[in-house]
Amino acid sequence: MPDAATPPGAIHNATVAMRLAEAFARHGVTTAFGQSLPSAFHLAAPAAGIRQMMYRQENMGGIMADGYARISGRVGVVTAQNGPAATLLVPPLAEALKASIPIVALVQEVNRNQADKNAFQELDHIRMFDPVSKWVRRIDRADRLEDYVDMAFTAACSGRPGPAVLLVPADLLSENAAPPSPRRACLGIYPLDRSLPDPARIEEAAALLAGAKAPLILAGGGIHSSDASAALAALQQGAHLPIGTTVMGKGAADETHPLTLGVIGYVMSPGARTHRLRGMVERADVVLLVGTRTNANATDNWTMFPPGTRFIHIDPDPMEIGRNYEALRLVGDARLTLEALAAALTRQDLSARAAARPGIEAEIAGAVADWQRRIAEVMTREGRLVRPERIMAELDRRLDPSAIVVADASYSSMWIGQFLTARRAGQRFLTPRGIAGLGWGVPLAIGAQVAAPDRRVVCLAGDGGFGHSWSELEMMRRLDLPVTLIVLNNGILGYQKHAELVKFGDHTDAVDFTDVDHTLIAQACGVASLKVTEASGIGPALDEAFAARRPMLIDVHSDPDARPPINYYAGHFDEPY
Ligand SMILES: Cc1ncc(C[n+]2csc(CCOP(=O)(O)OP(=O)(O)O)c2C)c(N)n1
Ligand SMILES: [Mg+2]
Repeated sequence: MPDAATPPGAIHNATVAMRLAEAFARHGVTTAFGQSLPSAFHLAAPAAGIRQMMYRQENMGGIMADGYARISGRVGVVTAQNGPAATLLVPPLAEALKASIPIVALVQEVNRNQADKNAFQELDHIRMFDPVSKWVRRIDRADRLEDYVDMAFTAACSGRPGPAVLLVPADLLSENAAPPSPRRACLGIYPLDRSLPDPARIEEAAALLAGAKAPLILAGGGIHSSDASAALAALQQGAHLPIGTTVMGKGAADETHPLTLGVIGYVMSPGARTHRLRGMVERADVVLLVGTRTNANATDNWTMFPPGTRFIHIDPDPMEIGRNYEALRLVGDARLTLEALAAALTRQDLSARAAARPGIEAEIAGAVADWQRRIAEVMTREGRLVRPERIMAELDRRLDPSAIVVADASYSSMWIGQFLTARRAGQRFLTPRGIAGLGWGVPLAIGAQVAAPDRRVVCLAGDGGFGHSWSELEMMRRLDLPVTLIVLNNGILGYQKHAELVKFGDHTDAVDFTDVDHTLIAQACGVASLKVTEASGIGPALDEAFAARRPMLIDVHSDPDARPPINYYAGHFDEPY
């Protein structure tokens, strides 16, 4: 007799694979990035409403799950076979762990009766995944399936989100399963548990901010994960607080708001929007850190704030607070905590803050105007060897704030961070800042486009980074994902070459490529493509790509001497500004 609690649509007399798919569906999973394996899971999954999105390479599939999670607010799911396929999931999980992105990786394990016998493609997956995941376990018994699936999703979405790995022996999937589970909880949406710090600490933080001479907020990617940009905007506006963001936090604040500095950290030399705002950062006596792991780039190698600065730090992970800066600890969800802090600040005397506001706004406006004058020439430069700043200028004027811009590692992350404008709080710019790996751009964009099929997705990748992910053009075409992909074809491993020149006065012979025609690679995969060799061509190429509503690659012959305004480079090269 059917159980009264049986979920509607659940199949009786099913295999473990079917129950596994039903459990994933209960956690809100509708998409799994996979390549057939574990086969029993993918054969069953459509009946549970889960569609397989086939990647060409597991490394890329894990990153697609990451991009999907960043945009959808749900867990990204990637599946893979044991052995070589599983090893390729290590880099994307490492990124997700460092960048706090929830992923569940479902990895096939050898049959249980072959474990530890040198079975074909057998590996110690638990040891391999342990340092790149929050949680890794093998399911060995059908009657514990729901327990383990729930643990995996809880691990991914709770606290500081991150990757979880569920290992499932192939033979277990084909066993007959128990009746459908009566469980109902959906644990696949993050933040899973929004928590608040002690109210007394919130009052203390409010008093500290209200009484500060020069308070400043540094907002990181946790604002996006917590969907806290509206709460941050309300605090900015209500308490007259200036905001700088990290690269992952770009878009956490509206960069057209008079109290937003822009991206601060390791890219603030002449040519950066925030170059003239270093003084404001260094004068800060109270800094509110929110959703940031205070890493090297966000803090310019921990040099940005002078000794004596007091810190308040909001983070769901108690271990992040105090890691680099002793702080008033606000352990909690960014959105709820910012809302509570804003409410507490209304009980404080904010007259000093209000009085300081015009001065802060004038300083920011002056710095931004000075920067615009400084970069005007590169933003409009004509001719061959196109400047990336010109590409960004053409893109910026065509972007709707609902668009999602994705960048690969290296200079691409900095070009979008510095030269595109976040025109609303909550605008999304995706960058692989967890471990800053080359090759993340294209698969992050694919994952984002799968999560948001109706939004414009633009991806910027260097030629080196793109070389890691050519294979996924076939996926873009097969699924007709209308990503606009701009390849900065400068013919070099730019960041590598320039950093070696700065550090050693020389570079190795590995940093220069032979010519590659990326338009032909695209064509071979059936992806439309355009070649841009003159700056005047970039605007029309973007117009064509945006009108096409299908995947399009734009191969831009860009200036190998163009470098973003990285602090470390200051004074080493002749820059045009
Ligand atoms: C997987 C990986 N390998 C190596 C590096 C080191 N690295 C950082 S930037 C860079 C050069 C990137 O060149 P390209 O993608 O062409 O971008 P460009 O700097 O030329 O714009 C290298 C090799 C890395 N970050 N990730
Ligand atoms: Mg390059």
